[in-house]
Amino acid sequence: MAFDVHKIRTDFPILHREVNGHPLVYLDNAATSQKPQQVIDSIVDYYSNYNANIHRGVHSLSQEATNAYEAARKKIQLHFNSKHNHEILFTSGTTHGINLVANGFSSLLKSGDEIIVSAMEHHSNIVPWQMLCEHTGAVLKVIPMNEEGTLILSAYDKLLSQKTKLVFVNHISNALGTINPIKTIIEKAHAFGAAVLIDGAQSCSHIKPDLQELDVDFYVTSAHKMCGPTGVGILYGKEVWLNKLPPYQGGGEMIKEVTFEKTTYAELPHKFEAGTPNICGGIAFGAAIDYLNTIGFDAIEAYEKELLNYATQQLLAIEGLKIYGTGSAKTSVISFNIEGIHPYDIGTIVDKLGIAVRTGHHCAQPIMDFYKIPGTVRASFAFYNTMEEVDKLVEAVTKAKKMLT
Ligand code: 7TS
Repeated sequence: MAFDVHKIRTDFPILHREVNGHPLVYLDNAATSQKPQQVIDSIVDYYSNYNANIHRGVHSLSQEATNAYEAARKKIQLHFNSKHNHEILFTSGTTHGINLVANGFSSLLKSGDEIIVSAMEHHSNIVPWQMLCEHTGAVLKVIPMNEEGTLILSAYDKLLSQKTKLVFVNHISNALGTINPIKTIIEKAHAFGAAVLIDGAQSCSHIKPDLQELDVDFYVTSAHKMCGPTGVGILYGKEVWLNKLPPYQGGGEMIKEVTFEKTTYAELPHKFEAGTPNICGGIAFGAAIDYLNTIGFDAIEAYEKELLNYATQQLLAIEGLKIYGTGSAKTSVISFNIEGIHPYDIGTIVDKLGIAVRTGHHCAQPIMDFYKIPGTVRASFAFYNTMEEVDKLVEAVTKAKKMLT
């Protein structure tokens, strides 16, 4: 069946509104995705029909809510193909998942151990490791990237040693769109006995990672980037690692037994899920995964590739426009600048024409420092964007250029 983007768009109420008197052209999908009616309905259904706290009530409503929440965990497990259901922990999002792992490793690392990150990380995959290094005396090393925004793997080889305990890399860069060769990165780290955490915040809306095939130790993502709600995400951890890490937060639901002398912890995944979770968020995350799988990731990937190729070609026709992130393995994110114009000014003008793009450093300042620029304009496309929207972007950027030069 042909990919019917116009039919898909009818699922997204927000795509039919106007902004500043123009039909909304939403190209800030890397910041957050829009939500289909199916996901919105699941939220309304939860609060209208079976809102209750979970894992604790004998009453029927609580059972219903518990069953729906745990069914969502199961859907997520099947989607990402983890070996065990209890390896999927609900979090508030990618940032929470990374901090949970960093916090856990503070009791496993010692002074002189080494941690490797990449040069193209989001701040949420840099700062927690710096904090971990401060606490433990471990040393942070960085895999450099080249001008086209691709990691230099020969330099990674030289950084790896018996001292390496952890490697952290994003699957896809939010600022460049580069798809990193994570399978190779994981294999190389494992050869030295190091654990690997992959930040999947940007990947899971574009591709479907197979966690067992990747043999990754930790994988984190946020539901809101994949048509789900904000405030919920997952941390996948291999059972062996989750058993080694201490709990992140203490509280209700994460214990087996509590006395004032000693507390014993609950089994996985509850050991890491203290307090009342985002119940509705977890259930709606499951609905978002169902929705994406109905469209199918093969179809999404193929269509977004067309959008990327067309948008790249059209934007490059604008004189003085430079794209950052030009490697061959790339997803539908285009970061660019026009010579002599501040990205913020372009973003402001295109917004007046109803087009939402992000401008700035995209929480990835080291990338901007590498290119010696203050920031970029970033247009990030989703499967519900159209070729006509690409044309509107190109027209608006051309107009902005004329006004600003
Ligand atoms: N890692 C990457 C690669 C990201 O792109 C983001 C968010 C995060 C981590 C943090 O995710 P959160 O859901 O915990 O906030 N990236 C962006 C972005 O590119 N524009 O706005 C947020």
